[in-house]
Amino acid sequence: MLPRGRSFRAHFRLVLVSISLSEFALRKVRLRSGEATISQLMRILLYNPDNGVTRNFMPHLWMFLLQSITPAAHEVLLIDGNARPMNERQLVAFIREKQIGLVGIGSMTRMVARAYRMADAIRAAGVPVVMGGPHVTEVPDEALGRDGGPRHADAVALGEADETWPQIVADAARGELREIYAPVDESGKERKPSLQPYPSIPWERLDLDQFNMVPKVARPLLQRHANGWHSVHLIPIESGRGCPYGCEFCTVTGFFGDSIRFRSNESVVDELLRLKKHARKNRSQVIVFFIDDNFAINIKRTKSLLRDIIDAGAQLPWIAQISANLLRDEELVDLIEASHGKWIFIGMESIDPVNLADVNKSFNKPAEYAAVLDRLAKRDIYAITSFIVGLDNDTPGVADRTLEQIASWPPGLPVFGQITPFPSTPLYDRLLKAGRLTRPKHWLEFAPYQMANTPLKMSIDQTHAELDKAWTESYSPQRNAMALESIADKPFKIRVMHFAMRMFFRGIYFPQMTKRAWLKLIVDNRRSIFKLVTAGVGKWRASKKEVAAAGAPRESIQGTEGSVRARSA
Ligand code: B12
Ligand code: SF4
Repeated sequence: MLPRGRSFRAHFRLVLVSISLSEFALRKVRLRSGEATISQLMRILLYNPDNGVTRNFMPHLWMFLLQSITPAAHEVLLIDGNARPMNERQLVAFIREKQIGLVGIGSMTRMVARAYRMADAIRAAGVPVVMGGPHVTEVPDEALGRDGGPRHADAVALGEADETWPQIVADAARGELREIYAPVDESGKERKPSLQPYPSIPWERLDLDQFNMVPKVARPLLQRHANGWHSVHLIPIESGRGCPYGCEFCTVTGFFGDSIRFRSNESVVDELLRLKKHARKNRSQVIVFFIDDNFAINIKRTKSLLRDIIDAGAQLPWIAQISANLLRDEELVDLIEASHGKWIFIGMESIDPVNLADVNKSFNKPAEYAAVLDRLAKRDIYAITSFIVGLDNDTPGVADRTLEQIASWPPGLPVFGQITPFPSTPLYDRLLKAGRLTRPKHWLEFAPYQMANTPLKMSIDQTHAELDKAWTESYSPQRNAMALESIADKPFKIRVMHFAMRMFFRGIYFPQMTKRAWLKLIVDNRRSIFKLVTAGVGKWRASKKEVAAAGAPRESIQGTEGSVRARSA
């Protein structure tokens, strides 16, 4: 199905029209920090602003990707504000201290206001800023100050920057940064990177300690008793790009296009093998997040990749996003299990088919959700189920109705968000035309979980209340206990993992950034924790007994050896 609204291609044509040819020709941005001292070699900083809600979760792939394709002569430093929060003053001080010559900032829409603030401070300090990522691709005029607002960036990289980034760096090094970089061929036609070949990201050589997901306080204990679980890293790997489904609210079809591209199986397997070796060497845990928007969009190819992973022994526990319709395939689900897929993110969006039709997502069939989740759970694979609240056919009570359904499914990790009109999506255009946008530039006054448009069948306040209810009940101590109870027959490791994931996922909505917040969470869930600890101690005792039993004859052998040694001495 093709996208209904303006695709990146169409949008890109518009951008081209809006930029006069002379402007699009080489446009030099004079580097404000002493042009005379500009050298060919630069120290570049890539910066990702923090989202203000959660902490170090997973490295952002774009930074590591651009770092790997930067011409070797330049040095690239990375700061992810989620792992290393900094305010404007601190970031500028860092940039001065390290004598950074170019700063690249990437951001989703929800972090863009922060990205602009940082960019303003950096430019005021005389260092040029180039911005990239989905938001500036969707509204480049905003970053360039062409919409009547202030200018935030010297240059913007539209769309996928795999091919334009080396050019940006070269131009910046010469002090000849253009305003707009677009991935086009010689005739000006949009060109998508093929992903073959794909750069090798040297995860094993990078200092990823800041992305350790285990709270510092728990590490020493886990180091002694939990076989590598003191250090857990979630590593993003893309195996392909693009999704043709064109859901009305989604930016992906417009951004990556409906042309789907894949890396070679070999390149993905090689990355996994390197990560696996690294994890083994460091006695740490690596979990892979295949960040493809729809990991099984081409089922035949996904099966072939999973088979290659299995054949190469490259399995690591993994998570991926796959739409429910593609999980009907039993063989695919068998391969997911055999290749160590553990959690599947499913964009369910709604249990109401009318809502799904409204957002061009009728390929989701609520009637089959339970069967899909059962098929996964039978193989100890669980789902992160994502729902949107505030869709046009939602009415008060939508949270209760959804929670009731969820309770009848195998336990998973439900997440809820309000419908959000991201710029340049068909949804945005529809709501704009209908005069339903209450905050047309909601990203400039970002407020988590706040609606930016009027829903049709309930008020904004009611929508917020439904959202709050959905989160509160989904992660209440009672629901957590119920979830654990429903997998009481599963291995201990699975139960612990499930519970830990519940604790973390709750933090997506309820701020959980302080020790106090964690302490309260532990106290609230003390019964479940007590049960798990008791089961863990029982298991530990049983395994000690087993070792002792198995060790009895060994001891006698050692005893004999000892006596032999004693004799020979
Ligand atoms: C992984 C991911 C996440 C992770 C983010 C954590 C992480 N560390 O990565 C998780 C799962 C937490 C997440 C959550 C959310 N996500 Co998300 N996510 C993605 C996903 C699937 C992959 C991102 C990725 O790494 N892509 C691969 C890289 C290579 O592509 P890229 O980032 O676009 O980078 C390329 C170009 O954009 C460009 N580029 C990017 N930055 C820069 C910077 C410079 C200087 C330059 C030159 C170039 C450049 O170069 C790169 C190479 O070509 C994308 C969809 C997608 N396929 O991109 C959605 C996506 C980014 N997410 C999206 C959304 C909406 C969200 C949520 C708001 C969803 C929600 N309702 O809760 C949350 C918010 C998270 C938060 N708290 O901030 C939207 C963003 C739309 C927008 N306009 O902002 C996307 C595009 C998906 C969609 N459905 O539309 N997400
Ligand atoms: S929401 Fe998912 S299935 Fe729909 S277009 Fe976006 S990536 Fe594809």
